[in-house]
Amino acid sequence: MRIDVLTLFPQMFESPLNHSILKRAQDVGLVQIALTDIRDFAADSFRKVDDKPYGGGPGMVMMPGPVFDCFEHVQKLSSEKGRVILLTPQGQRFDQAKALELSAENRLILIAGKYEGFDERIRIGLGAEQISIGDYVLNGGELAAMVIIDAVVRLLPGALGDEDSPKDDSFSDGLLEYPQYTRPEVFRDMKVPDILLSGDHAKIAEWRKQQALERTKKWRPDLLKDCDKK
Ligand code: 9D3
Repeated sequence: MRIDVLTLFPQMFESPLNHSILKRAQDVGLVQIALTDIRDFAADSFRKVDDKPYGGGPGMVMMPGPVFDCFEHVQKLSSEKGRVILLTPQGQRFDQAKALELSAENRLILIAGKYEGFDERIRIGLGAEQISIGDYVLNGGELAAMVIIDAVVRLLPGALGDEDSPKDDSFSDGLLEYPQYTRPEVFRDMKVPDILLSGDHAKIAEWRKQQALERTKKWRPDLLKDCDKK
């Protein structure tokens, strides 16, 4: 998979992309991630990429020129057309199903904005879909783009070690995870449940399923609405 990110702050991506799973996925060639600075496509010597909204109002809006020029440059970097995604608070809410869907693509082109938003002609002209990562206000689309990259890349076959499987993830079966314990057996008077030390794997599996269901009912009842396992 190839992922292009168009952003005013490419440096923000450096640390998250160069650690752990995302770093390894790039090192072994599962994904190529390319960052392109929208400001490099500004038309003037002040490198201006935003302007006041027509009709008045607060804040600044991303100008169409630099984003279009940047996009057209980036698109030519690969023959894959790619799925074009604008990170905006108005977008469809990102979830695990969307992550799975995007992980099947050959190419993603993510566009992160700062300021109050994009000139509407950017969305229309680029034929972009919009994604939001949740109902809270961020300072820009960069962290949202990183969240999407993180969630999508770990679903690429081979991104996780052989031990972990994305199939085991919470949410992929619609339930929260069961409680986990590791050594020591007793920590500050809190003991590991006897069943986990029993060696009875059928009983353990049953207990975990029950625990997962109970925790989901208690903490995330909303998840059970579209779950067939209750
Ligand atoms: C005044 C209206 N604001 C919208 C709630 C303006 C505004 C604030 C912050 C417009 C853009 C932003 C920056 N946020 C994003 O670019 C963004 C975002 C988010 O804020 N929340 C969840 N997902 C996303 S994806 C991109």
